[in-house]
Amino acid sequence: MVATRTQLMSTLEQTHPTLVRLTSHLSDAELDFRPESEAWSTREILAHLVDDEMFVMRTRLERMVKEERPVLASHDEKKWYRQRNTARDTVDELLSDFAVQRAASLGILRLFRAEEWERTAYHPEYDYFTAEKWVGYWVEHDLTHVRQIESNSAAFSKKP
Ligand code: NI
Repeated sequence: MVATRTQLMSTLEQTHPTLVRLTSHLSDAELDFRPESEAWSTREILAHLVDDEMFVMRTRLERMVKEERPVLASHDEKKWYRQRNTARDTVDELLSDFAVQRAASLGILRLFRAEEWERTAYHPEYDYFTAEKWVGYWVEHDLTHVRQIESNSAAFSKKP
């Protein structure tokens, strides 16, 4: 089933409350727990969601609206990880930063008319795609990281 635009936006609206439910009560030990040595901790996943919202997800959307078929740069997550700003890394700061950033993204999407949903961009990994398709990726990205947080918590609770 292809999600409607309203469904896509309502999934994006649910992510912040879901993250609050899953992470706001966690101890630092659980927030920093890694199920495997290379895996991201829940704190790092939250930081990634905040940064992606500001610098990848919404930035790409804004470029699609304002530029004619912009060529979007690839985002290097390993590089992000090495250089990431950890200055606002408490769970309360991360959740409140995410709330602000997500509200700004939704503010833009709520103003979209049919023509904005159909704007296009080019990306070396995804080829040409529309703003609607991009919001579909965005929703998938949210859901992937929510599942990753749930699986970190499950692994933490089973740990000896
Ligand atoms: Ni990601």
